[in-house]
Formats: sequence, structure tokens, C-alpha cells
Amino acid sequence: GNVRLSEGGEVLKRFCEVEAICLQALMFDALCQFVPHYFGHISQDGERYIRLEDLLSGLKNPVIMDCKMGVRTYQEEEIIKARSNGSVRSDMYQKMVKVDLAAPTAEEHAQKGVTKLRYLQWRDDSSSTSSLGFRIEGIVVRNMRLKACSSQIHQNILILSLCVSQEAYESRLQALNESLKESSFFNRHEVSLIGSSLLFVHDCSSKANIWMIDFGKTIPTPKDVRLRHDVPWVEGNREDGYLIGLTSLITLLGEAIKQ
Ligand code: 4IP
Ligand code: MN
Repeated sequence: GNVRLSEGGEVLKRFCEVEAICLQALMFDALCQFVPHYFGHISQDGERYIRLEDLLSGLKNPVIMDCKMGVRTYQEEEIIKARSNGSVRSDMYQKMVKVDLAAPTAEEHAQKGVTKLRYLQWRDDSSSTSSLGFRIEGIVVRNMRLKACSSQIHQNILILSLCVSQEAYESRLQALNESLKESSFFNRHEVSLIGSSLLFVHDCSSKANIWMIDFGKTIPTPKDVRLRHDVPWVEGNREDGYLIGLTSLITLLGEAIKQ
């Protein structure tokens, strides 16, 4: 959507200050090998863009899986917004009924609208986000784009396991787990990694890789809050459940390998 190719093995992504700050910090962090290289930003035709390493450069028919991490995908601010301003979104109502006509309440049906918070919570609860701490947002195989939904989760893991690279993915996830322990960005910088994804990428020739992407909602937590990332979220604790999701992924991938 908001990412496009440019020349020379780079992609341009619509500028977002929160994301730019994170990428800058991550270039000097233990996690840098898990983050696309950040080349700064540029303006083109009056628009600002973030310049990133093209993670697909040189790959032939890559298989790509986007896993959105964490036990929630909205910031706590979204709850405050919903309380102070009850405005509803008809586009989100439409997305909701397209998946499940019975999901909206009678009131929501009547107004043909839901709050953004309500939509995002419904997405989290009806997918594996709330329970497993991640969800598969989409998969691209042979240029076919499969938009994932909750019940497909095991099929999707299966799609992955049909491909060559489960062991490589598993060791990459373990390495990420280790690097997260070393990372000052993740630990001392005190951020909630809300809405960020792990991008799984492989093709038939190259080894599998996993990248951390999408830091548009990765905001620093208040000074006195230190996150653990491996405990459930309750409103006010700012926890993201990132490590809960990573553990689920490692477990599921391990099971796929045994089969
Ligand atoms: C999307 O819902 C995602 O939650 C987006 O989050 C969110 O963007 C969109 O909100 C929402 O419509 P679906 O994926 O179910 O379509 P993300 O960007 O993390 O993928 P933001 O970033 O704006 O919250 P709107 O308000 O942009 O529509
Ligand atoms: Mn995303």
C-alpha cells in the first residue's frame, strides 16, 4: 500500500516520524541485523519518504508472510479517543460485516458504523492476536496475495512448512529471541512494539530470512514504565505481548517441522 520501489535496491515508504525515529535508533542496536537498512528520508514531488533496503531484492518468486506481532494492535490512546469521541466509521463496519454479518451489535447495525477501537479489538479477538500474540496478516506465494483470516492460521503455517525453509526460519526466530534480550531499544528504550510485523521471506535459492518491519505505532512508554513484553496486557500497563507472540511462533513452527 504505502510502500513503493525505487531504483538501486531501495524502497520508499510514506514518511512517518515515529517510524523514522525507531529506524534511526535500530541501526545502532543489537537488533540491526533484523531490521531493513535505513538510509534516511527524501522528498519527491512534495511528499516525504523513508528510504529502506529492499528486502526482496535479488529474490526469485519469493514467498512472503507478514505476521503482525503482539497481543493487541492498537495503542492505549485509541481507547481514550473512543471514550472522549464516539465517532463511528462506516468503512470499518463494512469490513466487519464482510467477514461476519453477526459481529456488529444491534446498535452498530442501526448506525452502520463502529468505532475504530471496536473494529481493531474485534480484529484482535477474532484472529489469533489476543490468544497467541501474533496473527498472519497476509501471505504472498507466486505473486498470489492471500489475505489471512483467523481460522486459516494452521493452514498458513502449513503453507510455510511445504516450503524449504522451516529449520532456517526456526533458527532465525531463536536468534531474534536472543538479540531481543541484548537490545537496548527493546529493553531500556522502553517501547511498545504495537502494530509491527515480522516479515518472513524466502525463495528457492536463498536462505530464509525474518525481518522486523512497521514501526509507525512504536512509541516510547512513559519514563517510569518498564515493559516486560512477555506478560498479558491490561489497560494502563502498556505491555505489547511481543515475546508472547514470538514464543507462539517458535512453538508452532517447531510443531510444523515435526510433522
Ligand atoms: C487497518 O485494519 C489496520 O488496523 C491498520 O493498522 C490501521 O491503520 C487501519 O486504520 C485499519 O483500517 P485492517 O488491516 O483490518 O484493514 P496498521 O497500519 O498497523 O496495519 P492505522 O495505522 O491508521 O491505525 P485506518 O484508520 O488507517 O483505516
Ligand atoms: Mn502493517
